[in-house]
This record gives sequence, structure tokens and C-alpha cells, in this order.
Amino acid sequence: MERLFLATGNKEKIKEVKAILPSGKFILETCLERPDMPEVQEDGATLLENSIKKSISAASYFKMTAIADDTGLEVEALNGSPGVYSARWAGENCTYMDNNLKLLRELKGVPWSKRKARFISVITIASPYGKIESFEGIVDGYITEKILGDEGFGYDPLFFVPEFGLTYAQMPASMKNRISHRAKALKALSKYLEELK
Ligand code: ITT
Repeated sequence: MERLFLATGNKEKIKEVKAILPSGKFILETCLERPDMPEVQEDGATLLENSIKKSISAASYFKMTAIADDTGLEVEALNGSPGVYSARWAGENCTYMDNNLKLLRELKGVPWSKRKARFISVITIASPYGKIESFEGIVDGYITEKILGDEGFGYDPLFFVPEFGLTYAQMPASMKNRISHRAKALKALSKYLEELK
């Protein structure tokens, strides 16, 4: 089994990555087991820069292959915001709900046709020797006019996926994990790792 360090302490993200990656193939360690991982400033201008930074930092500190996921929600009517600022969009110590309420406020009165958005995950794998590869997963959707559903985390209750007629938060976890931005990026990563064998 391949040992991989997953450079995050975000519990919901860890749960999803563990559920999505093929079972029995990887032993994942995370910042929950290794909180000594040095803090990484997510100050890159892009999701790609941040995911590279987090994965390289973990790979060199733990001397093992590491993956990092940087995810953002881009809203068309807000010129791509919150994007790379998705985590702390409503302020330094904001909650997921603070971010969702800010998004609802910013889009107040905006008609459905102009509420297009997309979720993007960029996942980078870094070796301790500095080799890196990155993979992207994108899902297009719309921002709803109210909170819908209580599964998932982050912006899930406002992200509506038209093909399924549900927000991410209205989907059972198994469904989100089949079709999400994170699932797409992780599938591309798994394929790459298979091909290396
Ligand atoms: P790490 O950097 O430690 O991995 P983070 O919470 O800062 O954790 P990101 O920068 O990747 O993670 O994500 C930014 C924010 O985007 C995150 O705090 C959530 O609010 C939101 N987000 C990420 N993935 C999401 C998902 O699958 N569904 C809904 N919201 C998500």
C-alpha cells in the first residue's frame, strides 16, 4: 500500500478524500495525526500555487510523498470571487455559515440566470525530491437563493448542480463524492498513479 501525507487538517475534506480514493490502496496520514506540520501561508494568487505550496512543504517536512487540495468557489456575477479567498471570505475567524450568509447578501436580487458558479479543486502531489504534478476538477452550478440541505460543509448548501437538481448539501455524501470537483481531481490523480506502476 502506498503511504501518502494529506496536507490538511480540515476534517470534512479528509473524510471526503478518504471516501473517494480507492480503498485498500493508500495509507493516508494527515495533519490530525501530525499537527507538527509547519503552518503554510495560503497567500498564492491561484489555487494551483497554494496547492503546490502546501504539498511541497509537507513532502519536505515529513520526507514522504504528500498531496494537497486547494479548493475555491468562483461566482460569475462576482467576477470569480471568492475564489482563492473562499476560506476566510467573511473575515479572519469566520464560520462556513458566515461565508454562506455573505454570499446570499452579495447575490441579493440577482436573477437565477446570473447566479452561475463553479467549484474548482486543484490537487498537487509532491515527492520529497521535489517532483510535482497537479490535477484539476471542476463542477458547474448555480448559487441558490437560500440555504438548502444539511450534508457536507462549506458552501455546499448554496451550490446547486443542475444535472441532479440538488445542492451538494442535499446529496448523500456518497453521491457528492462520486460527482464533485474533489472527486474529479482525485480520479485524475489516481489514474496518474496507476499509470506510473
Ligand atoms: P486546507 O487548506 O487546510 O486544506 P481549507 O479549509 O483552508 O483547508 P481550502 O482552502 O481548500 O480548504 O478551501 C477553501 C474553502 O472553500 C473552505 O474553507 C470551504 O469553505 C470551501 N470548500 C472547500 N471545499 C469545499 C466543498 O467540497 N464544498 C463546499 N465548500 C468547500
